[in-house]
Amino acid sequence: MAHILDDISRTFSEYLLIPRLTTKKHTVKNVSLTTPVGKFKQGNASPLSLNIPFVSASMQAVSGPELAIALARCGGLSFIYCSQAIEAQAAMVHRVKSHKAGFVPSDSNVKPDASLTAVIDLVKKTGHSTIAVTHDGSGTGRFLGILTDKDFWEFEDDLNSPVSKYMTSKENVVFGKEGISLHEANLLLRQCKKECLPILDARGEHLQSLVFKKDYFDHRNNPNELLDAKKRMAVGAGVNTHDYKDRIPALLEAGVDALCFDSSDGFSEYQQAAALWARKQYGASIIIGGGNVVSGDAFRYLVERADVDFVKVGIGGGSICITREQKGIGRGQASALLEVVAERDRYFKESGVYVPVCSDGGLANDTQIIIALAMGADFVMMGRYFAMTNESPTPKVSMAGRVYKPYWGEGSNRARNWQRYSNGDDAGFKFEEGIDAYVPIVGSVRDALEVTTAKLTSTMCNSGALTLREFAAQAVLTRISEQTFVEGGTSTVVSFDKENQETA
Ligand code: MZP
Repeated sequence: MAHILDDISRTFSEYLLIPRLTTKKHTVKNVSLTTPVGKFKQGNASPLSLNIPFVSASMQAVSGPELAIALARCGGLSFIYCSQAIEAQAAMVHRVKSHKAGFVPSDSNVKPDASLTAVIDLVKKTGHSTIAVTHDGSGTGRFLGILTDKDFWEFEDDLNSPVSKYMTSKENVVFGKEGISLHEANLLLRQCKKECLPILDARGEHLQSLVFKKDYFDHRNNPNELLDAKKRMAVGAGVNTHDYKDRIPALLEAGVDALCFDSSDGFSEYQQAAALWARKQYGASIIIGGGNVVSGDAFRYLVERADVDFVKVGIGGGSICITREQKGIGRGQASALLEVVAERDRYFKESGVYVPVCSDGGLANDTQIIIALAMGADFVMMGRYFAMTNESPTPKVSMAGRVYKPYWGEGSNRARNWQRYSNGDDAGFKFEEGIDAYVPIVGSVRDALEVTTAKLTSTMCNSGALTLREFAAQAVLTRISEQTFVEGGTSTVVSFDKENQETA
């Protein structure tokens, strides 16, 4: 007879945190959000730690190179999606790793005979006010000069004139050459009191990149950047249990920092075989996450029998996921997380090895992110949250007066990532487990994370915690009734703002 668990499957919105003593040392400034990704022995450090506990989902509509760079700059990690050709995924990883902080490829370029009108159009399109002039109008053409919005007056000068008449030509431009370090480039900018330094090839002819003064300040303002030992941006990548023998070597060759299985159900011999293969090939030098699971025994299996470095929790909770409806499997995310975290802590006590746990999917707002971390997740993986940012790889779409971005599940007909749902057999795509939808735009990754981390650090202070480990160790949570939920909202007052928003 089927075994029925005594507990009800619960989710994050059913819980609230009870404040603990806040002492004078519990200030937001003193809080550290550093958290481990790779397993480690008691007393040792994790081989990879995040500076904020957020990673982006391995999904087509979420984790491309632009998002990966933006998230790494804030201290988190992206897992570049694996539902694409191996070469394409490795190229994305390579793009992140070769993104030289401070050296930007020149995106706005013109030929010397272009008119000022063409320049004004380009500035409107790109938003860049520094335009490189090259012989062929490309970002790597022979460098001829620089034009900025200070070089001409839109309403005074003849806009049909060629750029060559107004630009600062090469002989009067201070430039650097290939091989210059960022430190030297910034020094040159400072000494010459310039805003932008073109970097040319070793012969001093072709344009390679630009270094901006404003990026220096930006970098100083990003103390959380997640970098590897060579000071390159950190990036992760998803893998599957089908083509891993080709995909994993290609991703490692491209410089990936962490891998994770992208599977809707990771409690399988297929995942064990793939993880053990990777471990045999590369030993402890790689970080590979297993999952997804929703039970303590599945966590144990992946840790003890598949030797994974972290475990991802969550089946059926994703905002675009219909697995529970389609197949009747899954578990409320809070119940799943609490059981896996308890097993992680038991395993740590027995073995002295700490295996980080990631709560993946279904986080509908900042409060739920906070509850997941309070329940013991070391970090959270999110799809919808990052799909809503400027840096996700999808185009903006305007509908009914608002701007959206498309967001679709990996199990949707659009993504057709059948490898995520089929473990061993090459079954192909038979039915959908995800939907194809839209999400409103919220702005940049930085802006979104700034608000979320502000709420998280504030709650940690309320809970008397300065680290995420302390937060989870001393969190006291209460289950809430429907009426408590109503009481927590603003139902007994009339909010005109809210009403206006709803009818707008
Ligand atoms: P969310 O942050 O949008 O709620 O959920 C993102 C997570 O949903 C992903 O990290 C992945 O685990 C899961 N996912 C991705 N595609 C599907 C699907 O098509 C899915 N069903 O469930």
